[in-house]
Amino acid sequence: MRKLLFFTNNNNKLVEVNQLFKDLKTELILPSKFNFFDEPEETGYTFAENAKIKSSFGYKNFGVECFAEDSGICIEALGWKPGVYSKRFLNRFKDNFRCFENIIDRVKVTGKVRAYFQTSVCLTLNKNYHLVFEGKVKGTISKKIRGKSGFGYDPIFIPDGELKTFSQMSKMQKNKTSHRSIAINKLINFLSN
Ligand code: ITT
Repeated sequence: MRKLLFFTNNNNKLVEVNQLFKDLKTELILPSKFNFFDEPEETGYTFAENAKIKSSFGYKNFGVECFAEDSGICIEALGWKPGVYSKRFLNRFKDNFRCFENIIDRVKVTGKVRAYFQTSVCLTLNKNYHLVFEGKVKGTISKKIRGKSGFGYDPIFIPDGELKTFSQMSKMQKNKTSHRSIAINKLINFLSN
């Protein structure tokens, strides 16, 4: 069976990705299984650059084929930020609730409701061979914080064509449309061929 390192310390990402990988004859290895919690600095200006930084770091430290992903939300009312700074932006607030209230206020003031989630996955097959797979889902910022499942910005994001936020959906429902599932399914398609 093929072994592939998924270089992440984010358990929420892992749960979603595991569900997508379930029919593939590939064993996903995690750095945490080896008590490895070092992370490279995410100095890239794009999701793809950061994904490559992480997958290269994983490959360098474990010497096995490795993929990593970088993702985030881009919000029209914030000038299409925070983007690659999504995690750092959330951490600036005392809790997620305050961050979401701040975003919803900006949406009310500006009247700009659009947003999108993006994921870039980078697969590092050797030191000089990297492949990038992209996923993007467009939507709007919810007028209220809604739902309990998921993680990060899920309680305020409604994908186009849906009435629910990602947080109000089951993991399986989110995986049907999400930025992450689009990018990961492209990776799976590559690995299966
Ligand atoms: P890694 O170990 O994989 O790097 P991380 O949590 O550091 O995990 P990122 O640097 O990619 O991940 O940060 C992404 C942030 O963007 C994440 O912490 C969330 O706040 C947000 N985000 C990404 N995908 C999301 C999703 O599907 N739903 C909600 N928020 C998401």
